[in-house]
Amino acid sequence: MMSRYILFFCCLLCYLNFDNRLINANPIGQNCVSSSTYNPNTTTGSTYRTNLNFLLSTLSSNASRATANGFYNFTAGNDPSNTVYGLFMCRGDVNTDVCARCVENASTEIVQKCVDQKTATIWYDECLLRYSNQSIFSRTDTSFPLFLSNTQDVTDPGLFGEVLGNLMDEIASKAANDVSGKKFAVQEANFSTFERKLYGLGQCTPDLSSSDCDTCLRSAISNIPTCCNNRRGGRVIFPSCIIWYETTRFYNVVTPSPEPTPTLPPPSTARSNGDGGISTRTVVAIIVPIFIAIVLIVVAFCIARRSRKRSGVIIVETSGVTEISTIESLQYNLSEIRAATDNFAIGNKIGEGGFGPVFKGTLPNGQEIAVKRLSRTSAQGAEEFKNEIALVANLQHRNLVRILGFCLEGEEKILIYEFVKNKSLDYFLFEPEKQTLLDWSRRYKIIEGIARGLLYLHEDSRLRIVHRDLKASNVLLDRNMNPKIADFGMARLFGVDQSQENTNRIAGTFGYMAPEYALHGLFSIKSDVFSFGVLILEIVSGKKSNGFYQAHGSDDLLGYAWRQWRDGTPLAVVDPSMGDSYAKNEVIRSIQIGLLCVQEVVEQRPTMATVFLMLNSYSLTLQVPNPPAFFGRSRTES
Ligand SMILES: *[C@@H]1O[C@H](CO)[C@@H](O)[C@H](O)[C@H]1NC(C)=O
Ligand SMILES: *[C@@H]1O[C@H](CO)[C@@H](O)[C@H](O)[C@H]1NC(C)=O
Ligand SMILES: *[C@@H]1O[C@H](CO)[C@@H](O)[C@H](O)[C@H]1NC(C)=O
Ligand SMILES: *[C@@H]1O[C@H](CO)[C@@H](O)[C@H](O)[C@H]1NC(C)=O
Ligand SMILES: *[C@@H]1O[C@H](CO)[C@@H](O)[C@H](O)[C@H]1NC(C)=O
Ligand SMILES: CC(=O)N[C@H]1CO[C@H](CO)[C@@H](O)[C@@H]1O
Repeated sequence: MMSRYILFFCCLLCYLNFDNRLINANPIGQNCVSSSTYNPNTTTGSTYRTNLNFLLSTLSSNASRATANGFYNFTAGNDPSNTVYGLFMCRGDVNTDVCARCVENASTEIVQKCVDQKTATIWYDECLLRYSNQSIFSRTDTSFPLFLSNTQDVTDPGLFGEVLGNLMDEIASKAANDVSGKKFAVQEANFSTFERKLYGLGQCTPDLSSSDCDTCLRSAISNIPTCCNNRRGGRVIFPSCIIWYETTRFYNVVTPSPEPTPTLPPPSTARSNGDGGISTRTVVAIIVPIFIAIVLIVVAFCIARRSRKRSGVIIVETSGVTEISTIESLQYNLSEIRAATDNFAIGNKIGEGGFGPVFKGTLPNGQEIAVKRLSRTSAQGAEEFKNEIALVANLQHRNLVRILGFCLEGEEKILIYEFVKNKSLDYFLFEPEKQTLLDWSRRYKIIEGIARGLLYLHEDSRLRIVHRDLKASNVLLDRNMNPKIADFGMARLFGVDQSQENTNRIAGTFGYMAPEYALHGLFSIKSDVFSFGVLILEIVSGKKSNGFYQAHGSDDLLGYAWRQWRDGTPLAVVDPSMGDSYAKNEVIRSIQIGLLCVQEVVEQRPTMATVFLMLNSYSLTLQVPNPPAFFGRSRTES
């Protein structure tokens, strides 16, 4: 069911845009539940549409009247089969005018963005509007979070996290108990590092009870690490509540005056803040281009960051390009792809994966792409294939190779990916001349990056993707040696049911596969965790898991690492090409985490969320690993 939900979103064009109205008018995201459309050609459907239109016009007209708390709910229709429930909420600090304009735009836009959807939500900076065929009033809905994060990192993550945690905690309590009826709170905190100030906002739809509001906000707060880890700003937006923080003030000072004071928005998130006075957007529009023009490094930085835009469901970094992943925008013509790859010239071939050859190409605009020409036939029809691609393309994370589009013509099925500059991890890891390029801090960053990407696939994206073939050659390194996981979602594209935990066709690679997967075809997120564990040990040791057996007689890499660990000599595992220059505690911890991931008993393996915590929190005491699945031997025998 989950897989049916398509979340479309778009992110604001941030700089070089001097027109307030334009910026104001763009939704920051919407979600449309694709599986439940009504058919306007049927009687019920057309009544639903009529009711919906009536609902939207009522919401819109009520927004322009002074609604005391920037909130209004309405129900249109009598018959349960065609009743529409809807509400809007404006941000607690915006005035009635801004609220009215926002809701007016939202009520028009929502039917355009979510055509014939029974249920939809649309978010703007200043308001949200939602409707459903089921009552949504006084209920907490924390599905479909929208994540937006500032592109800048904080200077002192430890301190920042602490100040942020305390601030958000207070805001949640304040908003939940807001006596004004708005369920809204803003607060700021001071601290001593570079950022100096932290501004936070929390708001629930006021139909929630205090305790529901508190629950909703705390759930949003618990998503901060996923959304915006170590970023200077971020938002977690649920249908029922929202939290938002930045190091510059982004909300209006709430005063009794009808005209709110304009404020300085966060540097990279040009957002609108109501109206009046010098436009804050103009300030940003001036500052940002100057920044970019003057500081070339910043430009490079921004470009690098573009690829870090994370979406799917849904992480948006609030800089850069407008992006709407509709199926149409993803589709390329075969002629374009032929032109880009010089008609699939052998010279452009950069690899041969399990699913077909990969070519390098260049689009007319100069963008470099990787073109995967699928050779296997998919069990799916063209429409299904397209839908799956739209879903997989929405999985965007800085540690995933991004899908730019696809081409589907005749027998050809082609996937188009961003071109990742460097080669795959195995190329660096297992080549003696290249190994030295990977010092420990790089390797550790790579481990963390892969963990992030995998965590996103497993937990943060609504699709819950099991990669099934995680290995060093499926981890690409960009020009900054950041890892990007490739080849995820292939099982979906080939019509293999992901909810089925059993498969006849094993897609994995020997040396990385969990025993239950290799032997019985049982895959789960825990079989990915196993592969991740193997990968950690390979990264630490610089040795191939499946090449180890031959070189070391009776031992395989996992067994070797475990025995060294047990004997208190874990550092014997370390890649000699790193010399002595590595952080011993990090290395030992990594080996321990790697060993925990390759436990034979599936339940004993941590989830990626736990792995991520283990990698990031030194205060967490790790379990002692049991002997790993000594799988190398039986594998080699077979
Ligand atoms: C709303 O629509 C969904 C999807 O079509 C359906 O499953 C559900 O029963 C509907 N709810 C009501 C109250 O009609
Ligand atoms: C409804 O009818 C219109 C015009 O006849 C047609 O274009 C449209 O595809 C139909 N919609 C559905 C969902 O059947
Ligand atoms: C909301 O709008 C409806 C229809 O436009 C109107 O009848 C109703 O009185 C309005 N409610 C408020 C509180 O203004
Ligand atoms: C608004 O929501 C409340 C529950 O929070 C509900 O009792 C009321 O009927 C709703 N009003 C309309 C017009 O739907
Ligand atoms: C932060 O510092 C300013 C002065 O720099 C002070 O007025 C304000 O009260 C402080 N806020 C908090 C929450 O400590
Ligand atoms: C009703 C309304 O104002 N709609 C506008 C909302 O914003 C978009 C994007 O600029 C406009 O195209 C719509 O006309």
